[in-house]
Amino acid sequence: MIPSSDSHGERAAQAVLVSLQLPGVSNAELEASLDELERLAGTLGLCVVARITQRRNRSGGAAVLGAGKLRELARLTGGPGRVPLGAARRQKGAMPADDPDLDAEVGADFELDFAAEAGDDDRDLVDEDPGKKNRPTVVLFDHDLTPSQLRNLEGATEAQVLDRSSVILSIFQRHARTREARLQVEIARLNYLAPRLRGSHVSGDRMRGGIGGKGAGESALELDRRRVRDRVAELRKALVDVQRDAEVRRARRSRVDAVALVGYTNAGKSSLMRALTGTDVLVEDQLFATLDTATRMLQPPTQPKILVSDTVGFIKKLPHDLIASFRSTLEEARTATLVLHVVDAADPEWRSQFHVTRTVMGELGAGESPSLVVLNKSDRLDAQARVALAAQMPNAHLMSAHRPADVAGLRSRIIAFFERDMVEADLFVSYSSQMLVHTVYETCRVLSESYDEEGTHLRVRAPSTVVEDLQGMLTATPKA
Ligand SMILES: Nc1nc2c(ncn2[C@@H]2O[C@H](COP(=O)(O)OP(=O)(O)OP(=O)(O)O)[C@@H](O)[C@H]2O)c(=O)[nH]1
Ligand SMILES: [Mg+2]
Repeated sequence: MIPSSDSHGERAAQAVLVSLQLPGVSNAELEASLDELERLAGTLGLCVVARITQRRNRSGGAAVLGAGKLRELARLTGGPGRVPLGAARRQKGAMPADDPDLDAEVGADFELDFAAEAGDDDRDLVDEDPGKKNRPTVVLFDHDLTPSQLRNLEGATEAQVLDRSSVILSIFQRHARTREARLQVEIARLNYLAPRLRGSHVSGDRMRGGIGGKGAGESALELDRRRVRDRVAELRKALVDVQRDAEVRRARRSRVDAVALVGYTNAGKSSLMRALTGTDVLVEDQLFATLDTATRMLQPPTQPKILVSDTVGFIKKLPHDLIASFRSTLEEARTATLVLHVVDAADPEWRSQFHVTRTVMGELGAGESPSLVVLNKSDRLDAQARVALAAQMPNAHLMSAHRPADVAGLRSRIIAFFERDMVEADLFVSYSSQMLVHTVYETCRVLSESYDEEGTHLRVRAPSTVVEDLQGMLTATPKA
């Protein structure tokens, strides 16, 4: 596991953050990205004690950092501070035994332990040396690292080294609660590890993630690859089954007005979900608190009812596989009639966060739905900032999820959005298909109802698409 503080108050493991300032990256952007990495570290229970940055033209090289910076890093963590000659063949710490029963793990309850893969042997190493007790034991890079860079850095620092993608994957793994989310995270994790298996037949590589392979050579590597492929295939099959059920639920709801809350992680989506629907979805001052989509009815109920969905948040440099694996979760956003793009307006970085969310939504094919920008956390802004924001984004909804009056205002705006597209119509339901009366009540506001010898006449108000669908269904039903 990544060492972390436990509930008994044990001291949190210390971490050092490292970032390169590549050409075109301003000081402010660099700091903001490191602030975010620090929050990600905090979510994993790590305590950040130092930051190291270096201006470089590219993130290549055997150890990413220049020789001097690498020594500076190693002075904090311990370790030789240089990439040993032939580092790729580092023999230190024989790898933990191969997982003897991978298949059992696949079939089991997906009790996955991504974080376990990188740490155990190093932690032992650190614990053995009392001189290192108070040193940082983890180094987090704000970039992605190649397997050999990772190996070299671990050799030079004698600390556990994680790149940004694996930090995010670890958080996702810890927070995934439903079977669907767990399956999605596990597939993403294996896809992340798969390319790193190439060349990982060299003994000492620790990015195998318990997939196996003792580093005995090419045949073991081949075996690893096949096992990964087989496991991904198996997980995908399980995921298809789970998603089929979700698809059925979505289809059943397809004629109902739906609002999806999307946005950068920690923007306040779940807080708004709570406030709008009166349900107790998880709200945490943490990145990626929500990984599971929840759908609830807008409260107080409307006629016809409006459904609200909470979704997984976005972040800069989100690993692509992770986005792909959460595509289905984000179906809610893609199929929603109205997307509420929630922004933490009190975060100085909100503009770039807004841009990231828009871009990823576009990539997911969910950028076309009508949307309303919700500038949340206005209670954290002073009056002057609020006025400036309102002038800058006149169509956005400036509010605080913590203020009931603001939430009521947002509710009215949601209702008004759906109302705009509503038409009045007369529907006739014959006695032979009376179950459709229930559907009419589910999807329309019924203004009046009367009966004659053939069936029920209903005067309704509903979105034009709903009326059209209902008329199609009713004419297809033979009259008694
Ligand atoms: N001051 C203030 N805090 C807010 C507001 N809305 C949410 N928060 C806080 O912001 C933090 C994150 O809120 P969540 O609702 O969990 O955010 P989220 O967008 O669902 O986050 P993820 O699920 O992690 O992506 C929590 O500590 C909330 O209490 C607001 O309007 N004002
Ligand atoms: Mg949430």
